[in-house]
Amino acid sequence: MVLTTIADGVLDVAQGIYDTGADLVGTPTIRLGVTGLARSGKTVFITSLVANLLDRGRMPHLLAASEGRIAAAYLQPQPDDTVPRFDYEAHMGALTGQPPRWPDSTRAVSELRVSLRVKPNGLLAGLQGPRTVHLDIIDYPGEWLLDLALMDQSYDDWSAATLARLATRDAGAEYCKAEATTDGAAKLDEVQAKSLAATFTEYLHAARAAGFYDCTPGRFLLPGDLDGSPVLTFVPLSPGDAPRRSLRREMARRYEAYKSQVVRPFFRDHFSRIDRQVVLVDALGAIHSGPAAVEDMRAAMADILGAFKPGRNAFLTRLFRGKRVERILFAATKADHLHHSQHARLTAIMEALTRDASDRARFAGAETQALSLAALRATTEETMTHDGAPLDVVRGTLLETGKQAAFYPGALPEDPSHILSPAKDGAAAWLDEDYQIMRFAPAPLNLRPGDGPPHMRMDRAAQFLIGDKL
Ligand SMILES: Nc1nc2c(ncn2[C@@H]2O[C@H](COP(=O)(O)OP(=O)(O)OP(=O)(O)O)[C@@H](O)[C@H]2O)c(=O)[nH]1
Ligand SMILES: [Mg+2]
Repeated sequence: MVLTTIADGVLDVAQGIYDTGADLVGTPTIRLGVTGLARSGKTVFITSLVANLLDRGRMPHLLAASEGRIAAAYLQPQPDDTVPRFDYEAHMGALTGQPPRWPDSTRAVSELRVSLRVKPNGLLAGLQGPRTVHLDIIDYPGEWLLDLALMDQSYDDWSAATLARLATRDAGAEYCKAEATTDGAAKLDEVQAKSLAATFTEYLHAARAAGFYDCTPGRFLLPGDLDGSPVLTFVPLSPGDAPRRSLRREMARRYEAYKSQVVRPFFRDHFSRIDRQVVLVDALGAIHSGPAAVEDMRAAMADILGAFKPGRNAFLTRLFRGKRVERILFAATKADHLHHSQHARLTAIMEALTRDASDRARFAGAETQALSLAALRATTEETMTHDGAPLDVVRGTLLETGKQAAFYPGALPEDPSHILSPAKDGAAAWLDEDYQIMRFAPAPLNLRPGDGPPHMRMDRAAQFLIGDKL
């Protein structure tokens, strides 16, 4: 036990030296983390961001672009040889295909480097030539971030918290039943462990499908090449005796292995090196799922912010060694599902959620901002007449049928508390409105030279995230 801790410590220090070394070379590098839960829009966001940095015609609010100071932007080999490259060409190929389609789902960390040649502004403008700034974009699943909470928790604490959460969710009933009839002190039986883990994993998937955020351990949902391995074959058991060779003892051991061999390396190798972070949130999807999903999203945002405040967690404090993430953007994605007359309301909901999350995480670190955006605009806007009154709708091609349709998702309240309060109070359904969601296909792109793909507020997102460094 002691030995592994020391060995891990040595690795952490080695990693730190490597990081500082990279900085000494001189070219400023921004490491931008892009995260969000499954299907929140990470891949489309990065693809659109990169395409719109390469062709900056639609980026008026990225000041360095509108001031004409970005002389060139190009893709470069990334610095980390062992991290898969973000497959920009394939994702862009999908979006610009005939017919265009959404990129495939991605399930692990990936990275891409965009380098910008930037002319200085202000006093130095006439004195210096352009300099290079590297932007390393790291795409990673938000599910992995939520695992941070496990680092501080013993197996018994984690089990108790998880079982309590399961009891409040319909999807948890089956596992609760199985757990109640399981004797954790009995001898480990691998078949039983596997079957319990399968039931528990099914619960996690069902909870996720029902719109719940906190579905840890995150790697159970996105196992990748760890599928079926012992680190992913453990379950929460209510506290009790754990004699040698018992089920409970082995579950606790695997839980610790999950922490040290799955969670820890991710935070050490990726997370601790991020400078700027965008957290993508499918807020419209959560609102559609109902008050419980919104409340859960709010708690998850607080957890995520907590992860960016290393002081709270001894493990992270050691990893960060004084370094900190400087800016965090919480962005509601897929805003093109809403007519722009409602965007301010969506942003207000995100702002209220972000403020609340900062308070709850007692967060005073990075600068935070909330925004609603569409990485790739798939709809056009229209005003229809409905029951004799004008109704602002969006129009697009439905993903399921390929047919054109006008869509009205419901009116978001002007006051965000009309969404957040019922969520906090545990309401079963929204009182005044029924929110709809619809999936649109990407629209065929017909780009003028110099223009990137159409979006909403990607330039504002970029200005907040990297504008000050350009
Ligand atoms: N209308 C619209 N839909 C979007 C937009 N961005 C994403 N979507 C939808 O959301 C889906 C998921 O987007 P991705 O970018 O693949 O999300 P992700 O977070 O990378 O998903 P995983 O890789 O599965 O975790 C897409 O297939 C689209 O249906 C957008 O800007 N507008
Ligand atoms: Mg993806």
